[in-house]
Order: sequence, then C-alpha cells, then structure tokens
Amino acid sequence: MDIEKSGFNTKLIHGGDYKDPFGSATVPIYQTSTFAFENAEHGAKCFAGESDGYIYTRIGNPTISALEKQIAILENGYGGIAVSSGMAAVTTVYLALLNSGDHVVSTDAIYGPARGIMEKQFCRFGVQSTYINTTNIATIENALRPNTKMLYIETPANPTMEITDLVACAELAHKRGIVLVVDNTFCSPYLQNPLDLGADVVFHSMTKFINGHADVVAGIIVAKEKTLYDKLRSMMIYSGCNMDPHQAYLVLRGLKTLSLRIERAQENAKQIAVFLENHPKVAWVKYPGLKSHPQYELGKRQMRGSGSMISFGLKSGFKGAEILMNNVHLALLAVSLGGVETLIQHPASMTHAKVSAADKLKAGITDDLVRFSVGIEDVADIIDDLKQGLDKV
Ligand code: LCS
Repeated sequence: MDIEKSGFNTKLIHGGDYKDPFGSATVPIYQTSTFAFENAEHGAKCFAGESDGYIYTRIGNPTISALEKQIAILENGYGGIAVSSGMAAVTTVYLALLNSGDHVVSTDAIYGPARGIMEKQFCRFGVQSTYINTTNIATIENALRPNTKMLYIETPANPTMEITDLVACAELAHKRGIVLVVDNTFCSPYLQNPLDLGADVVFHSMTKFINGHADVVAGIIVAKEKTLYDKLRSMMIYSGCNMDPHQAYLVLRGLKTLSLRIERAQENAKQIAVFLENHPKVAWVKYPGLKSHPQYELGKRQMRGSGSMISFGLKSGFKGAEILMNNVHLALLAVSLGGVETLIQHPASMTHAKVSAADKLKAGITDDLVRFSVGIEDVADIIDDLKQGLDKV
C-alpha cells in the first residue's frame, strides 16, 4: 500500500515507517543516549553519513525519527526535525536561516516570546525585524527591504485570530528570494498544509493540537526541500535542542487521535462562537467559522475547517474579562491551547505580557481580549459554564 496516496486518517495511524522486529503495534521508547556500532568501520561510516545507523540520541533516535517521518508525511514535506519545544522550533528556524544584517518581516500578533526572542535577543547579533499586520499583502510588500531574508507568518494569529493569505505571501516572497516560514500551531496539519500553499518551512508547537493532552512540551519543523532541511537539522544537532525519546513516544500516542479531537472540538467551537456572538455582554467575537470574521472567505479557501480557538471581547472590557475568568469552573484558567480540556486566558496580561503596550495595541492584542481554547467536553456544559460566568459580569 502506498501511504503517500492514502487519506489523512490512514496516514495518522500508519504514516510512520517504523517496523518493529517483534511486531509491536506502537513505536517503542528507545530510552538510550547512545547506540553501539557493529565494529569500528561501521562507526566511521555512520559518522561519514555512509550508513544510516543511529549514533547518539541528540543526532537521531528511532522513536524520534518515527515522529519526524510521520509529521513530514502529514505536512507533505521533505523531512521533519523534532525539537524540545515550540520555542526551540522558532529559535532553530531563526538560527539556521538568518545571518547578521538580515531582516525579517513578521505578523505582529504572533505568540509573544516568538517576537520577544527576535526583538530582545537576535537583535544583539544584528538581525533586524519588522512586525506588521500581514492580512494586507500591500503592507507586507511595503515592509520588505533589500536585506529581507525571511517572511514569518502565523495564521490564524495568536491571539487575534487574523488570517494571512499564504498563497499570496509565497508569491511575493519567492519573487524576491525570501524564505516563507509558517507557524501552523493553531491549525495542525489536519486543518492546513502551508507547504502545499507555497511555504518553504512549516513548524508547530506540538505542545498544542498535535499532542493534544496537555502533558508534553514539544516542537517540530518540516522543510519542503532538502537544502533547507539539512540547514535546520544541522542547527538542531549543534544547538542541542533535540527531543527526548519519551517525549516523542507521548506525542506519537496523542497524534493518532488528532482528527477525532479536532473534529469534536471544532463542532463545540462553532456552537460556542454563535452563543458568544449573540450574548448581550459580548462586544465582539473572532472565530474563522463566523461570517463576521474579517477573513472568513480566505479562511474557507486555505483551511479545511475553522478550528477550536476563539477570541472575544466583553462590553465591560478588562474588568468584565477578569470577572469571567474568575468565575468559570469547567474551563481551566490556564495558558497553552489545543488540548482536550477547555482553557481560558487573557493574552494582554499573560501569553503576550512582555510585548510592549504600544506594540500590543498596534497588533490588536487589546485589554478586553479573552482567548478561549475549546476542548472536547459536552458543548452544553461549556456553554452553561460560560453562561453562569457571564451572568456575574
Ligand atoms: N507558536 C505558537 C503559535 C504558540 O502558541 C506557542 C506557545 C509557541 C509557538 C511556542 O511553543 P512552546 O514552546 O510553548 O511549545 N503558545 C502558548 C500559548 O498561547 N499559551 O501558552 C503557550
């Protein structure tokens, strides 16, 4: 059977090409730091890249390789590089693909630390960056400089839920030899495949939907072509931000139910978004599945579903948001997202707290914005929980 030609769900279950000598149905945890060579010649060949035997777990490990191969298949890429966290994926992408004097143009409303590390750390090494609203292609074009080497897009953006046109970005970037990098965390490969839309590199915080059970922090990068893959893999090995085999095992386990979890959470989210939009105390709702979303049509074109992340604002602003967050009982008041449990948080004072007040305002990360990650509980219970919380606002 040709797995590459099979459907997404079949790939989820059978996509890894790991073959166990004992016929194990799951990929075992190779909890080892090092691998014995057959003889000195074999060891030398492994190091010379003339044999594909394993050497040392920072460089490669069968459990980790199985996960890398599976995500690369799901993203239709050349190869995957698993790393210790989503932020390790961000850092590896910057370190591997940028040089001193290079310039990056990026979505302004991205995960706070992904912007913070650029503006507070990479700037020390002479890397320049410009953060803009990337929903408008003309705004991106105007921000490009002769030394722009990377276009970094998060879509839908965390936490504004704004959607950027990836096909248009790829066209613009490739005309000028710029690498297009996409953070696909909010969609997972189930809802969006940026490499198919023209991106060169896609990455995920697998802490979120891909693992889905709020018990692992992990990341992965997938490159479309070998040249970029080799650069990224080499940087991961040098920097030592590799994944641990046990972490890889847990992610492989969570991954199997990705489509079931997303379908269920998405169905819940659609109903919750409508409930919020009709609630008299709610000022606005941003959810890609609502016709009121400013990029509703674009979302339908480039995503295979509207997902389970909702942002909304209350008419009573931050005070109301605070009362709501302190009075929900089923939704956990916690950062992170994409797990089976419903979470609520306040980006301006939590995930994006370190973004300056002026930059937050410019990026639309307003004080009234509440971010809701919808889980797979019974939707009536989530709505009841919100209802009673909103009654207290
Ligand atoms: N990219 C996106 C879109 C994210 O949402 C996060 C984490 C990361 C990258 C970094 O991944 P990590 O290192 O945490 O695996 N987002 C978080 C959030 O919104 N709340 O808590 C973490």
